[in-house]
Amino acid sequence: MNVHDVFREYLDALVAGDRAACQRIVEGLLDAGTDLKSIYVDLFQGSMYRIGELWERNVISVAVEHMATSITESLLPLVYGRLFGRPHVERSALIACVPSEFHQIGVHIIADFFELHGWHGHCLGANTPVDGLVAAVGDMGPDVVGLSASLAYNLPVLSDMLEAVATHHPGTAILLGGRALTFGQGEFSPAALEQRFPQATYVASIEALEAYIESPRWRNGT
Ligand code: B12
Repeated sequence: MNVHDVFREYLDALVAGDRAACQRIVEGLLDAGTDLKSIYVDLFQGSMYRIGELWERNVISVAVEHMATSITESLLPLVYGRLFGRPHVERSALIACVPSEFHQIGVHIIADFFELHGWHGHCLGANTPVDGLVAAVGDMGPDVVGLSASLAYNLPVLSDMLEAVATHHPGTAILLGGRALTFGQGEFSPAALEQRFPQATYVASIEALEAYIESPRWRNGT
């Protein structure tokens, strides 16, 4: 059994608000040993992107979109049993949404991907204040900080948060991700942000994130 086989059934259950059916499907995939990456990307992310399209086209209401989001958030912990038992290295990542950004499923998934690759992945969730993040980086000393923005109009806020973290923690690597970056132009384009803040790297896909985590810089401890 793979995600493709159950996707339609899962999406229908999500739209119907049938939590029990959604949970059964996820548990079935886990029992079948389905690749966790596929559960995160093809099932959780794929179904939420579909929900976004249905919402945009007025096929489903905003209430149904909220319900689907809430169900998805409640299902993420089902994966934890297979996530936290893995061997870990002493590396950590701290992932947060920028201020005014409430799209937080992505940052939870990114923190989980660090766990999947043997790092400690900490997630601060939605709407993280700049000062709070700067302080948390000082307290927790992560190897990598990840900033997320989904809304195009939050790109200036992302840039401000990036500047604050880069100024206070010049030695910390920073990753930039989220849907907003695909719209970034001029001073807010990924290339312009990377040029202005050399410690920042834009990560455009899960594959790019995996390559980053497995890169010699982190593998060899240099
Ligand atoms: C669920 C949802 C909401 C929920 C979010 C609740 C929650 N707890 O997260 C709520 C109801 C709050 C919401 C509100 C709004 N939303 Co909304 N929402 C969505 C929806 C349907 C799904 C988002 C999601 O969970 N995606 C699944 C995750 C897994 O994907 P992801 O976020 O892209 O993350 C992945 C990658 O981007 C990447 N990534 C993300 N962050 C990072 C960070 C790092 C460091 C790295 C490396 C990678 C990375 O990795 C992740 C995993 O692969 C999207 C549709 C869509 N296409 O995404 C609209 C969408 C994002 N929302 C949209 C809009 C317009 C809004 C509102 C403005 C609506 C309104 N009028 O009020 C508000 C704004 C609220 C705010 N200030 O944030 C638009 C954005 C359009 C734009 N041009 O910016 C979208 C695209 C819907 C649409 N088609 O119009 N929304």
